[in-house]
Amino acid sequence: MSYVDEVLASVQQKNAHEPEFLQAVTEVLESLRVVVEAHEEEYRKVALLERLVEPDRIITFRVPWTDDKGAVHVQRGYRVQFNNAIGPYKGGLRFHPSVYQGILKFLGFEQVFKNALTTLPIGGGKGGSDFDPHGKSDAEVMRFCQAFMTELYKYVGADIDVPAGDIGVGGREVGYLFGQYKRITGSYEGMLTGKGLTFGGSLIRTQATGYGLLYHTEEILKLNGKELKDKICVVSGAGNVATYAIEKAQQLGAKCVTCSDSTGWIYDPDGIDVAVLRDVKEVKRARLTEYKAQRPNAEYHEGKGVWTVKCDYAFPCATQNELDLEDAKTLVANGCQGVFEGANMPTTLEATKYLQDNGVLFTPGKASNAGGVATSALEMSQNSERLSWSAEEVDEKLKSIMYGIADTISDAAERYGMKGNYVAGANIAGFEKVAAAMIAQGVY
Ligand code: NDP
Ligand code: 2IT
Repeated sequence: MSYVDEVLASVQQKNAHEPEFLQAVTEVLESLRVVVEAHEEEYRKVALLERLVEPDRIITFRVPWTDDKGAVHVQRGYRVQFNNAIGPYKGGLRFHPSVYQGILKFLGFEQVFKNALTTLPIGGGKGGSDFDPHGKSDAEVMRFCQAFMTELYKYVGADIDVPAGDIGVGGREVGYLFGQYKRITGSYEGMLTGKGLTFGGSLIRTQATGYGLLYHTEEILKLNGKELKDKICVVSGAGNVATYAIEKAQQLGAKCVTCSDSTGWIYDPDGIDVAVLRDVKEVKRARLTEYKAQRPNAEYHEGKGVWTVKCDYAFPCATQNELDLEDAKTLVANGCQGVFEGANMPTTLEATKYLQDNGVLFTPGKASNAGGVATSALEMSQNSERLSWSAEEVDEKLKSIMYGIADTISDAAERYGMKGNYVAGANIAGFEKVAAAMIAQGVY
């Protein structure tokens, strides 16, 4: 049996109840076959793949919090510290009822490769809780965040592990988490990113994942003789990533006609109005029915549906496995020429293969959404030197990192005879850096 098959079989056996983690590991190891075959003896000798697929540690803890009526609830909290070969653990916190260990292991595993692609010194981690912020008051969210950090503070730190936001965790939550860390430890340090601009946050971090996705897309399109200008785009999600992806796409001359949330989706033939979307989601924390109320020309539909709208390019920016084989077939039938992932693993393995086999340009989240964590690393740099950079300076750096990632994954795919396969390119390029660091640091 090949080394990759051996490790895959063992991962499947040991993690049978974590389908998202199995999916992420399968995608990565399948595309590393050629690299592993070329270095089999060297890698086997130090059990490199076995170590790569096993997190350094998983911390699980109880999070008790009190609601506004005085009732006590208990949530489960996690931090998966996956791999710190190239820098302190780095990756977001997700608050969503679907969170369990398997989701955070898949996200932590992806983060290891993504962070390597940024070229910055950050390892991979992820954390979160099954807490659902929907419908909770600010005071309830604050008490939950304080309870969460009351346990998490033991395991994080500016040079140890630096969390940030993800689904359900934005500026409000990061502020409460930071305040509690400072209160407990007495230390004012950059141990979280995505902080507010008055207490160590970086300009452009809020916009970075969405903007970065579009910079990356621009470069991939350029490499393929295409462009964004005047193209129709469909976007899913209505949160941090989707909002700023839409904003940047429209600045670059495209028209984004959809967005979606966990209950429904919008088709706006005039192009999504970002100011209205931000008012609905960032200020009012309301449903997309409120967007429709403010934009009478737009349509609101219940359930899932953005992939049925005819488009040139598609940007899944909501959550994992939101674009399946049926959706991929619909996109291809409607003439879609590119799918660029803003979310983490939003496309199923079958859908990815179908898109690639049908000539659709496809870039994986670990490359195309790396602008968020890259700008988090820039926030860490600013905190370390106790300075704040201008928006222009951060944006320029973000742009050059995202163009660089597009070129790196394109080159890596070509080096191994898989030109245009950006999934393979991203996995190979990320792996090469982490593998070299792990081997150099000895078995641990
Ligand atoms: P937000 O919480 O800001 O927004 C998430 C959006 O997706 C919301 O509109 C939410 O709906 C919708 N959504 C969430 N879960 C589901 C679900 N199960 N079914 C349908 N819709 C859902 O999160 P982000 O924008 O930060 O994250 C979106 C994706 O991008 C995630 O995959 C995340 O891991 C990834 N990502 C985020 C980065 C960041 O910097 N924030 C960086 C890189 C990747 P509703 O409005 O109803 O809650
Ligand atoms: O998935 C991701 O890259 C993020 N949620 C951002 C992580 C970070 O540390 O900024």
